[in-house]
Amino acid sequence: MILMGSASDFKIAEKALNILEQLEIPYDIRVASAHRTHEKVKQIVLESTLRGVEVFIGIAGLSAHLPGMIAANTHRPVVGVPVDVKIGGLDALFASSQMPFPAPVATVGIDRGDNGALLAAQIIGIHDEDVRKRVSGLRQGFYEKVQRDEYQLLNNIEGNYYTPVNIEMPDIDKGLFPVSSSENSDTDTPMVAVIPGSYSDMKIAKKATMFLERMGISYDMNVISPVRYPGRFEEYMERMADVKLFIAISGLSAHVTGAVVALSEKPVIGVPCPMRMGGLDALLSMVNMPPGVPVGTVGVANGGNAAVLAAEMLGIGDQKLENRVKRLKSKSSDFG
Ligand code: C2R
Repeated sequence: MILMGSASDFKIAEKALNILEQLEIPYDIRVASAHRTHEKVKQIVLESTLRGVEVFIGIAGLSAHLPGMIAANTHRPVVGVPVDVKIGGLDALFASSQMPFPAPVATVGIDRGDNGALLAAQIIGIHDEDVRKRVSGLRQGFYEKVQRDEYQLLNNIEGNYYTPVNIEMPDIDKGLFPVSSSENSDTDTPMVAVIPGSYSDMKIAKKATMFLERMGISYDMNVISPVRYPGRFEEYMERMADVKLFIAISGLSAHVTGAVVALSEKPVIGVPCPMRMGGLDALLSMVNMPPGVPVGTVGVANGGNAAVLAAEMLGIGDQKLENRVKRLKSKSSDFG
């Protein structure tokens, strides 16, 4: 269910519709504003949740309270798409991402309706293999487009000193992502892989794992930076090929989330850490991903919301977990 704060957001919503059409995912779209039509938003969210809508997408500019208000009224995952109306969309980005516990909004880049829909598809793909396969196909399409664009561009370079090196390209028919090398049974595979980029991110990572524990969600955790230890990072991604989703936690230029999403088609939740500039550098570098590789970013240092979001995503196909998330969201004081 897609909600736009105003019909003027349709240009951005259209990007989402195009992706959902390509992925053959049924959707509905409405205009409803948290500020102007408060009751309408609430009614759409409550009724849609009861009817079994799996993911919400809230698209809004300015002080974008719409996605947050959706998150306040459902235990289903909410994806937020901030729209650039003023100040480059930063107002909407902050309003969408900086949600208090336990009402996370998986915020994607400014104006990135396409990534909002793709993230929603990845979430649905956790329990729907057909959707997962179609998401894979779409990612492959992005890969092939880069190849075509490069070929065209390079064909037009006419410099005298242009000396192209012949490089053998990887065979993408084998797939873009690491496949599991282990023979673990389903029960041995954790549901979530938590990846802090450094030990200095541990305090925030522990908030996430504490709530995963409380909700009975199995996880693995490994501190590993793709910039400092690229080889080890790839090995770890291979070992984690069968998890259902990733939580990546990182400060500064926050390459961890980008590296994870490059190597996986599963949903990636990003938690920016406040090492410098109050975490603004990490938030912007995590959230503003190019089309095709979404990172659902939660608020700076909000490990707890990353875990709630993970539980909401996993709860779509798991009644017991769904009930735990419902309880948590209606009695958040128990979880402090
Ligand atoms: P108008 O063009 O209708 O004046 O709207 C809309 O999403 C839009 O981007 C201008 C911008 O205001 C936003 N808006 C919100 C909310 N309602 C409308 N952020 C809300 O409820 O959060």
